Amino acid sequence: MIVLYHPRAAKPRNRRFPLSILSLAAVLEGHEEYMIVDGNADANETDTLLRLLGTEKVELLAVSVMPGPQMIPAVETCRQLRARYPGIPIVWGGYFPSIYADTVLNASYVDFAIRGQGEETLLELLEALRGKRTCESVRGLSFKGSAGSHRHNPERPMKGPDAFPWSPFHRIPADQYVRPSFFGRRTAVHQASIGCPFQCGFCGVISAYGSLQKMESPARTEAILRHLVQNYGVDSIQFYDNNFFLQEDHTREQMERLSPLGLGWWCEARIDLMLRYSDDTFARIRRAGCKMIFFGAESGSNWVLEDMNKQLKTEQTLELAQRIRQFDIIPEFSFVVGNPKDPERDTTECLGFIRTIKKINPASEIIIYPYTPVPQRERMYGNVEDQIEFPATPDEWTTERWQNFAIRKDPRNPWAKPSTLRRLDDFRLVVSSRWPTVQDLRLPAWGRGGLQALSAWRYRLGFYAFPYELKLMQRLTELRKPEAESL
Ligand code: B12
Repeated sequence: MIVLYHPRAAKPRNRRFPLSILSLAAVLEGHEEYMIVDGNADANETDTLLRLLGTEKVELLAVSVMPGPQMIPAVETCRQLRARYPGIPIVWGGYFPSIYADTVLNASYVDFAIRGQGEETLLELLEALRGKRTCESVRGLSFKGSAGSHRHNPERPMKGPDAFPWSPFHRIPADQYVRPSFFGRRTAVHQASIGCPFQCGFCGVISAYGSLQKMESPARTEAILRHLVQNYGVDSIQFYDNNFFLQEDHTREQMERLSPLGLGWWCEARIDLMLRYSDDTFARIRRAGCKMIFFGAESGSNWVLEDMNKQLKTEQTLELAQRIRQFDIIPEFSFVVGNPKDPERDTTECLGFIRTIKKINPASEIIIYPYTPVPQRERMYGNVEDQIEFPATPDEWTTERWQNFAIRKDPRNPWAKPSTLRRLDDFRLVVSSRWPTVQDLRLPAWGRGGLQALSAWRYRLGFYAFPYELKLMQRLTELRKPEAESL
């Protein structure tokens, strides 16, 4: 038996379909005996796995790991399983091993790291474990060589979603993953493409997928969503594609197919690409149920956007903020602040730019992250790796210092003064109080009104420092933080 393990990554109320593990399950379904253990749905994930490995003949434990809090149960559970069942091979796949393959192989409780798209690599690894091929012949695989060396096989060329079967939703308690959200009462998630063709210097997607995006056919997207509607009562969707809108003709067909399903939905898109779309296409997108679009605006300065290799101008962000109003779609603009060359100037300019956006389109939702480097991206701001020593083991990534880095809370970058980071945090607190996110369903009216009233004078005067009263009020109301939860 193969065990697919998705360590806990989110609070129960934010639980989503574990798409990574479901994609792997799709290629095993009907061919291999396997089980799924998802820490987001099982409060005792370690015990469940200990029991499973103790009672079944497990051939491989396959673990999906993304940087951040998911590392904590991943490390802890794998360590315990390795100690109890040292003969069972353990493979990690997902964004963490794709970005930090050497770090993964430094752990005694991991044998293999799979980089990038995992379906075929997993199947070939199984063949290698069964003696039908060598590990060296498996593209996308990293493994331990002799005398502590690490072997990294060449990349695997990426295939589009249509090359693989659908997720076997019946193999998880799918109902538990369909949650209420701003988009509907029963929200599910779907990813209708893989990868991203751009090369933004701060982004981890390139390490996993190169610079390429492959789209699912609109007919298949429609069929999967129809299945979710008919079998699980889904009425809304969050699309996890890095760019849901890549080509206008594809979008138009997709909208035609989505419209009859009557879903409310959210997706991510690029500002420059959408500006090229006609008004008619925008109107069709809205009619098909789109309520909100997440855009990487990233910066309020063109010199920073150039450094990031974002291929975008601030003027385009303002144009989009203005244009999208007439279509009744809420834009969610995300920013990455703190260019190492001049973090103070970058921060000042970005705060001013966000104020301009809010003037143009007050409904805009704002997400702000301090710049958190990804290794081997020397195109971004010169070679930041010289200035940051990344952890050498997964264990170190579970410490408070590196968790704060991974969740982009406090990256402790050597070039950024703590006072700059504090200014950014204070501003974020004031803006998110002045306009509490519409995505917070549990926020009572008194909480919303209170936050707005308390923050109005601060925003008007541009006085963001020492916002203790807002911090307290946000804690009291448990205000939702989209920067941590809505990805
Ligand atoms: C969904 C999602 C989440 C969800 C998690 C959902 C869940 N199921 O619990 C939530 C909202 C919780 C989340 C949170 C965060 N996320 Co997130 N998230 C995503 C998102 C949008 C989609 C991931 C996904 O499901 N893709 C669909 C599946 C099919 O693709 P996949 O995961 O790549 O899986 C394939 C391969 O990686 C591989 N594979 C994966 N696992 C395994 C395992 C094995 C054994 C094998 C063989 C192969 C394999 O095979 C799969 C099929 O080909 C991505 C962006 C994106 N579009 O990819 C960001 C992304 C992964 N997240 C990211 C980040 C940074 C975070 C946060 C740290 C952000 C924050 N500020 O808090 C948090 C922390 C996560 C945590 N708690 O540990 C980054 C990671 C890269 C980086 N820079 O570090 C991404 C890439 C976003 C970005 N562009 O920066 N996230």
